[in-house]
Amino acid sequence: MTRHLITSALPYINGVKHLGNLIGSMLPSDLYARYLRARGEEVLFICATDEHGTPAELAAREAGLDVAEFCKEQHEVQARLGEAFSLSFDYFGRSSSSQNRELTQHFGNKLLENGFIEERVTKQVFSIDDDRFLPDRYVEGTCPHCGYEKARGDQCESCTRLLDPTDLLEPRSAISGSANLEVRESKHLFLLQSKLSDEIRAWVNEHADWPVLVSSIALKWLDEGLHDRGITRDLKWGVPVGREGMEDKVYYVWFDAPIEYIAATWEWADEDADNRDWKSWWYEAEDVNYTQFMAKDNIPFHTVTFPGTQLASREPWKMVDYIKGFNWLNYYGGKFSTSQKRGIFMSDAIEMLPADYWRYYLLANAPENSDTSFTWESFSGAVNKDLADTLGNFVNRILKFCSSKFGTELPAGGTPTAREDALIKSLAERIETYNTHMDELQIRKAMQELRAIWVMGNEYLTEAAPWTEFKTDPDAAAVSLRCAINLIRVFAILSAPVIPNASRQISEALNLGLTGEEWISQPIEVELTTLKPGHKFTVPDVLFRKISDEEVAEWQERFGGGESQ
Ligand code: B3M
Ligand code: ZN
Repeated sequence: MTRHLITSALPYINGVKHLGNLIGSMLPSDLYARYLRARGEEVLFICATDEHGTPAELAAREAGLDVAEFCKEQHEVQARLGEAFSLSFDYFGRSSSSQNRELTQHFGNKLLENGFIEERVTKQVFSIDDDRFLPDRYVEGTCPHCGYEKARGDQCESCTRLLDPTDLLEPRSAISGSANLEVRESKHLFLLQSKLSDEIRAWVNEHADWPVLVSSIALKWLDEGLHDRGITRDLKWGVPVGREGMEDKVYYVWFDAPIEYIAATWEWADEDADNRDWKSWWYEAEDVNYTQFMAKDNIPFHTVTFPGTQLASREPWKMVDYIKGFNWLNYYGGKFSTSQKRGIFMSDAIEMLPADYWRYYLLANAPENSDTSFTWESFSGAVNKDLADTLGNFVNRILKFCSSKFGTELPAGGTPTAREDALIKSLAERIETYNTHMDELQIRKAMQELRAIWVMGNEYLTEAAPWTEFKTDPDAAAVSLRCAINLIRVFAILSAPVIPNASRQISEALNLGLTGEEWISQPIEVELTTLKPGHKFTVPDVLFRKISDEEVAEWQERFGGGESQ
């Protein structure tokens, strides 16, 4: 039987992540992990903080903390926020772990042994005013390819091309802004990617099923030609290279970060060493199906660089089978920006509204095929209409009405009619479509289908109108209420990967004992008779509250937005 390995791109340690980061990898991977678990699949869902590199050092310096201390604190903050958003990682590791140090050095040594790494003396940008070597991304300047003026020395954010700092026109220090730079010599390890190009291309070509966004970025990189890349840096914080003559060097953060997917699995196993085997997920793991989630700027590192490292080890490491990539979630058409205080961060969001509100909205508007914009208007619209009216109101209205007329158990009497048969038939079709979209990771389409399933319940209720039926034919009302309450059960199961907390509330109200490990497939399980007459329930609190126009105005004011960008 296939086992499913799922990883989310690793959130960088330098601060709380915004909603764009959440929908760009962590949330959709959680949706998929929950869905597969519900279908009875064996799943291992791994994430971690990405802790090395200069941004971490600089953020620590700004916080007045030692970098190790800073990372420890920030890891805890991010772990707590992950829990608050109901992200069901089996393990949330740290790239600064001893396991990652060991594996990163292992890969480094293997690649050297196999002739894919060589030592070279490089010329590196040294900032005289900052008194330090500048890592690539801390040299800023104009992109020679597209003219973008704030291109970083490692990659142009605008055209996504990889750069060397010395490619930049009019370079300056991103730390101080100083243009007082000089180039000095330093000895570094280089990954000879050019030697791997054909192998990587052949591997990419084996994956015809990847989304266009992913394969086009991978092929564009390969077509442009792979350059040999320096994979060490003159820094203290990071995985030490551990070789004579390179005592002051660490591996580049993008070399060790993807290795942390493996290392975090090892960290997970170390927590229960008798029962967990990390290697079986990663080494000669033919029965594992591996899916990665990430935003588009991370795609080159996962389709070219990291696979190159794995291939060059000449060891049978598990390579990714499917990559789900995402475009940007913008904020009113502009970028989320920490420095300009534009947009919404996970810590703000969770103080305002519970996780399920954000989860549903973000998944329903996932930037799958193009960049999308978060606006408070569309957020409140989706919450009020889909969650509060269509789903929440349906649940409350039926259970309230039933308890007032028949008591808090499913009523007996009556026999189902053609109306219920028709409902079951179209429900079965919609569930099949929903399952297909989830299997294919078509997230927006899946959410549309889920919403359509909720709407179907409302339409059924409008037609059956138990409130009027009850006056003339209580048995007929009993039939529609039984059917509607069974529908609520179906909603709870199908919605669980998206809005796990509301699903649990419904499960508790209906005494379903759902654990999130149940699903509905075709076609017999769609029968709306699982809950029988006499089954007890309680009326839950309002599942989703509405967002008022005043709140929308207040939040626009507080977070920026509304104004044209
Ligand atoms: N930490 C995402 C970023 O900061 C990066 C992902 C690493 S995945 C191995 O852009
Ligand atoms: Zn560019």
